[in-house]
Amino acid sequence: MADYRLYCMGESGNAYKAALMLELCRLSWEPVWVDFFHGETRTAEYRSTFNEMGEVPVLEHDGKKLSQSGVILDYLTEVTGQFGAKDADERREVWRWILFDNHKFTASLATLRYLIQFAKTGETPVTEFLRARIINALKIVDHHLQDKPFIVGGRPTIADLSMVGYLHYGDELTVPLGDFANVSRWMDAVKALPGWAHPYDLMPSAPGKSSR
Ligand SMILES: N[C@@H](CCC(=O)N[C@@H](CS)C(=O)NCC(=O)O)C(=O)O
Repeated sequence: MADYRLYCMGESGNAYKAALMLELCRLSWEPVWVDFFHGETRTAEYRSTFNEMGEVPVLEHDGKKLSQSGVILDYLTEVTGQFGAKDADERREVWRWILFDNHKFTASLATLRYLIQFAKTGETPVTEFLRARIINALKIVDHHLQDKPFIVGGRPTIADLSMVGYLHYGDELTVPLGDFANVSRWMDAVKALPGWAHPYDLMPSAPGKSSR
């Protein structure tokens, strides 16, 4: 049995953040598919057994069950010594970007993709609002990356792994990522890390839901 079990699904960029870290660190891990599209995360059993917040990802390791991708990433840097900050100032900077990611970046990217790709709402005032919000956040990230290869400290950290979580879903995002040259260069730099793999290649996904 693998050392780490990740409760996840391929469609989840939040789960991908943890899966990518596990893979880049060459840890012994296995994905455990959660049937989100049939409501598994909303069941009382899932909430009492895995995560009272009713979300993936959940990482099981050494008798612990961890949720919130940022906390999982932080835990994995602690255990492996990889992709972490080198001092307290850097750690605060890493957390500043993970919080920005969770609030302004991932939250809008994931919701927009959910509406268009999975709920099939078509364009609505809500999708337009979310896309405008994403474009604003992308401008901020693109500007931040204008003179640096990675988000913090000139090398890849968990801030990068958190922030790229949704960006590799391509056309499913319905966002003009190509307009952001620094973001595109940075995504390629993350993609070039040894062991990188696409979310749909790391985690099982529901039949017929994704663009693959
Ligand atoms: N801030 C959380 C977000 C997790 C999240 O939103 N997970 C979604 C899938 S991407 C989920 O499980 N949603 C279940 C639901 O809303 O029922 C994290 O970073 O882990």
